[in-house]
Amino acid sequence: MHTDRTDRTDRTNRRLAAALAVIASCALAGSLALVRPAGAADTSLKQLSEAKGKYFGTALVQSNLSNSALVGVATSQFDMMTPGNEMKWDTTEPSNGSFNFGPGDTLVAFAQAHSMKVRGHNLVWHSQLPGWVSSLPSSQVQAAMETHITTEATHYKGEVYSWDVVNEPFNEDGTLRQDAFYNAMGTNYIADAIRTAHAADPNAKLYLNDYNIEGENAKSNAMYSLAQSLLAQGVPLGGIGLESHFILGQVPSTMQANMQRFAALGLDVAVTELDDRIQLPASSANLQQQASDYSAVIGDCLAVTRCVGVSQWGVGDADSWIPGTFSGYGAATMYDQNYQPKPAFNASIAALGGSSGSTSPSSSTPSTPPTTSSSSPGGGGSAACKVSDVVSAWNTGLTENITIANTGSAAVNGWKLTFTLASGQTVSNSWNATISPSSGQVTATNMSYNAAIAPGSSASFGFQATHTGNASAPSSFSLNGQVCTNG
Ligand code: 9MR
Repeated sequence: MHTDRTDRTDRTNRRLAAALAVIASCALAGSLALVRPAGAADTSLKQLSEAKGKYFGTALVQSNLSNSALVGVATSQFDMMTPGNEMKWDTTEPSNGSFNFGPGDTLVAFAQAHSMKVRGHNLVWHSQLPGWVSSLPSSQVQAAMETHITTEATHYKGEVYSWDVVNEPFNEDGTLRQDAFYNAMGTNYIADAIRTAHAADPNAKLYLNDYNIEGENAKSNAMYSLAQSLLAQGVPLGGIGLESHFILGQVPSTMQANMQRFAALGLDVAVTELDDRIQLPASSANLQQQASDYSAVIGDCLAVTRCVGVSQWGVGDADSWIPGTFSGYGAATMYDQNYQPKPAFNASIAALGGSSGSTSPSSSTPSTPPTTSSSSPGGGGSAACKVSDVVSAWNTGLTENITIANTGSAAVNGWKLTFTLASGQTVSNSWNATISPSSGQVTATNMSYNAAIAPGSSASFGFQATHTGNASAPSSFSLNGQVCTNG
């Protein structure tokens, strides 16, 4: 009894400490949530997914939490979080019987603070497995595995939506990997692991997760047979995770049918670690292909009722694992090195049924009197701002990223950038600024976190818009009433 209470108190204290550790990032994201850009509320990945009864997730590691640009995107777009490394055995039980849930607790507290659910990842895996497990005599592996699963799944009981109980169990030819668990227990280690996790947290969905099982092939056939066999034995398997680490242009055409056959067994399926790597440097044709790839994956998931959601592995190209593992490859996510959305983001929004604009009621396109940029204060002819813009367009839409450089000698504290959109363009979504109205001459207003632009510094923001054939960049930029140079 006393021990139970002490454990609970310790756990509460740890959670409080973890929650305090994320307060800074909460404050940032809180301000983002309150000052939501016009149109963003109904065009985020998560809101569109939720409207379809699904989620859209990302993977985070602890160090990501201090990156404000990353956190801004993570909290505004995603409603599911998978810890990238912090729940793996090498972190949680680095030596036999010595548990460390601090890093995982920090991420869980962050997720809870931002209304994200958590995919627990993972309990049993041949990789990131501390040496002491592989060195155990075979006769002791089962007890070590069960203790590990019970302790970790109990610690996170009620706090994870699902667990990847066994990760990557198969070789490419569909045979089981001969890792410490298989060598000690044979095929039965998988059933034992799932049963042990279920006893600890009966409400978590229990997954087997693997890569290269997205299409129909020897490996996914083996996963299918295993799933059938586990279900026939009454093992509480709940879902199959398709990691989906794709190479550009290689999303299998059989992905939907493959997901459907698992669903037909009564299992959930999830795209758990989506990315789509490109040989660098990525051309704009490559980025368009990546957009189609993302669209195809999301379309496949939407077509399968039991596909519960899609998670990308990481938030943006800057935090992706790809360049570090596949030399010469990168650009694998929906966001670029500066956390600006790429064509794959727009394609994902579209695949989820996001309007590429035109949702604003007519009352929100008022005849705002044009801001006459009458000769401005203190001007004397030399502009104190320089605007550069990059447009990325496809047949009916575009994204535009704009950078405002303060070329003057005075600090800017709070800014409004007016500019004129090409005719036929309508803003549907914006980031790092609010934009109003949605067409014609518009004004972009700073967010609380990028209001100040020191002399020599710059601020960036962007938007997504629909167009009717004219994808030209905007023109006539004025910052706080003062005309800017452009280029
Ligand atoms: O993203 C993880 C990376 O930081 C680690 O270095 C790597 C070590 O294996 O694991 C990465 O995540 C993997 C995930 O846990 C399982 N599927 C493959 C992922 C990419 O390697």
